[in-house]
Amino acid sequence: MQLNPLVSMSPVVKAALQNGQPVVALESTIISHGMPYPKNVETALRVEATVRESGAVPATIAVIGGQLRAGLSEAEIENLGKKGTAVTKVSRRDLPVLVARKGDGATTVAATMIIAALAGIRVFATGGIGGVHRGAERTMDISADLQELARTNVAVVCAGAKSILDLRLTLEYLETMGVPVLGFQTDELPAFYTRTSGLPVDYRMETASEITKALHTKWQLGLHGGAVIANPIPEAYAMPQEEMDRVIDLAIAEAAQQDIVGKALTPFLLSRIEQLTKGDSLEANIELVLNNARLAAAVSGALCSLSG
Ligand code: PSU
Ligand code: MN
Repeated sequence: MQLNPLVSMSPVVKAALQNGQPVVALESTIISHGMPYPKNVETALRVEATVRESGAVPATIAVIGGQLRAGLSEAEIENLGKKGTAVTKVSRRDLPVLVARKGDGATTVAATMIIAALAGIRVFATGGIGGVHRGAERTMDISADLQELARTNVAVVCAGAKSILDLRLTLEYLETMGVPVLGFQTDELPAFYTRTSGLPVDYRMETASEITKALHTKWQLGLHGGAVIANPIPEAYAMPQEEMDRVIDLAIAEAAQQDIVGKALTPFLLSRIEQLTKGDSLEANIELVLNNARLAAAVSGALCSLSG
């Protein structure tokens, strides 16, 4: 395999890719903007350990000193977590500027997909993807993650999306953009903290191997773009639906009152939800990311066997 010189890979990630071994990409916005310090760092390291225990090599992705990096040291993860929102949140539109300025950036799902694809990594695990925000018919706030899923060949394992978003419109958008939404052992799109949303996935998949065959076929057919692999939070960690609905509605109302818009909106909502549930939602968040890391490792492993 030809390695891309634009991406600077850790020796372990580089060796795994060269040898055709499974690699799972992990994002860094979740570290800097998605969880409080020090739980964010602790979680990022636990997610990496879980990927390893599940038989794949973790590649946490970020921009550091203007370099597109796949595979960070513990010290680099600690630094991203400690600096938190002082680190620039980097999506597709931000990437060229951060690289040109030789800056540091925490990559969103979209930017992580771009760097993963450049590196040759096809599977990515996170918590939740961005989507169409409630009220998007007025604000036009639609995450760049959805466009990226339409164009970049990386499968994203997530627990669906938070109902801070309009999940129905998010599914409509994904359909329009030709992005398959595959439910892992579920008929419904999970809503991050809860296992159900009342909205159907496109296809239910029972095994990692079934998911892998669909992905492999998609890319063999030259159908560009990724897929959403929706993996519900384990039952034991799911949050009560009514409580989450109440808290999310409150957080959205506060954001509107304080006129919080653009790239600041999602991080604001995430931190308010965590405060309003007194940390319970953070525990759920951590467990669902670990669960996604395990499935992503299995999919990545099966993809490596299929691709030979
Ligand atoms: N949703 C979460 N946790 C997160 C994010 C979203 O439940 O950490 C982060 C991801 O990095 C995602 C980004 O790509 O927020 C989306 O931001 P925006 O809505 O501004 O596109
Ligand atoms: Mn947005």
